Amino acid sequence: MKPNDLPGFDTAALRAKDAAHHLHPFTDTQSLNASGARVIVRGEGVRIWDSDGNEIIDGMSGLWCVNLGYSRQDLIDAATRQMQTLPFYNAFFKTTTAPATELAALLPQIAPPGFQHVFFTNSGSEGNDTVIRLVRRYWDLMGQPQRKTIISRHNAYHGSTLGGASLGGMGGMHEQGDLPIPGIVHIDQPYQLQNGLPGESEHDFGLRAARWLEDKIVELGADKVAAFIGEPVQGAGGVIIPPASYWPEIQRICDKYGILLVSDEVICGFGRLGTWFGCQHPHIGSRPDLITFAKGVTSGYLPLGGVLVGDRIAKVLIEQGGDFNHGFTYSGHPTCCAVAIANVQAMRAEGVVERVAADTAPYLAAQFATLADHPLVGDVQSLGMVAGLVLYKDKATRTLFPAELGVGYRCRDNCFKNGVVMRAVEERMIIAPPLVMSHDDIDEMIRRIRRSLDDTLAGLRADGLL
Ligand code: PXG
Repeated sequence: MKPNDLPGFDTAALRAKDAAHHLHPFTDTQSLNASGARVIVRGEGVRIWDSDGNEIIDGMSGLWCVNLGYSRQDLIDAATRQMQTLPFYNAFFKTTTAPATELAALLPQIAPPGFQHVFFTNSGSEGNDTVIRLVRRYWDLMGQPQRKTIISRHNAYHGSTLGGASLGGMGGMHEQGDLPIPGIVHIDQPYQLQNGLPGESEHDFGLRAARWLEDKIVELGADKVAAFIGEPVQGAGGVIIPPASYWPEIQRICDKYGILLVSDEVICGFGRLGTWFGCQHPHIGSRPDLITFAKGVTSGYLPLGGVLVGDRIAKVLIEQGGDFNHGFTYSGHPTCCAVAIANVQAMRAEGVVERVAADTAPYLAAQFATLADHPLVGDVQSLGMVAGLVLYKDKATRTLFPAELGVGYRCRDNCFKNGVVMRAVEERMIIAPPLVMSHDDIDEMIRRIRRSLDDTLAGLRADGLL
């Protein structure tokens, strides 16, 4: 069946309804309505189809989540079986369901050592809100209630709830919501293009960037600081891969001042970097106390998130804490947990994480690196199955295009036209493709990206902008 043959499917009518009723996330509704939303109707493997019948390679895994690709019968069956048996029951009031408990027992098997407990949420944002609650509760129980402040980074993304957006370092989000909430402060990100000094080595920059954390701790007073939170690799911020010297130095500083380290693995978890969790990658190598996860835990088939709680915190919370007054109706939703179990089992049975590390990620890195010869492209980088490049007006002098030109958006639109999804983040173009890409898929994706870069260059020249 071709997508357009779906019974009763009328793209124009759907677009009109969408324009009339649907407020999209992070979207200028008026300008979207002028063009009409792209309607995605089907997915299979690493590809999606829109309602005009266009086949598109999904270089963003849905939204950093469809790690095993679309149309997996085992995940569909797991959801169906659970829905037929018990679609929902809660985990409050001294009850549980088998999928919630089995998943809670399964996750410590793939987590770094020292994680035996998990708190379930529905999303990464709720996971990070849970982090705030856990961190504050921990220090209260430790008799240090003045340790309230959580340090995060500018251009971090930690979600869109009041807590998540406050932890995040997105100015555009803070401006619209009177954020951050009290008790959250930000340091600069380890992005050398923005924050590096002339002639500074990557290694030295990584150390200097990590020491902004120490400066902030000293400025605030170490006894006031509760935790530091960071993504191993910043995702929505533009695939900012820190220098290898960065995370070990962050770890040293957290240890020195006894502050908790939170690894937000909503993107980097579940194999994205070629390790189960990003903190385990040799380039990162941190030892967090809390790990936020979501997205890839179900390959995005159903919403699920949570926090892996390290033994240091779990012991205090359980032995001294009494009631932890926090939770969501759907914490440990059995159908979502059943899909997560099937997802982790499939990843294990098929050796997905090992294959990413040994084969797929190195192949992606090599092919993505070939784009460096393109006149627009510089700073090509990847780690595991995330990759990014910078669009330069003049790469010899490292001159960027003026932001108001929206060159990234031009490039992204060309990508869609040429059958590949890429994300534009200011000067950066990024991908995070499904972990199950074959070499042929990667080759075809890179061909389409190159074509899109060529079209972007031609368009800029035609418009007299280059
Ligand atoms: N932490 C990280 C590191 C994330 O990437 C969240 C938390 C929040 O998760 P939920 O499930 O509440 O969305 C995220 C989400 C983008 C984009 O444009 C990225 C995310 C969400 C929406 C858009 O790249 N990441």
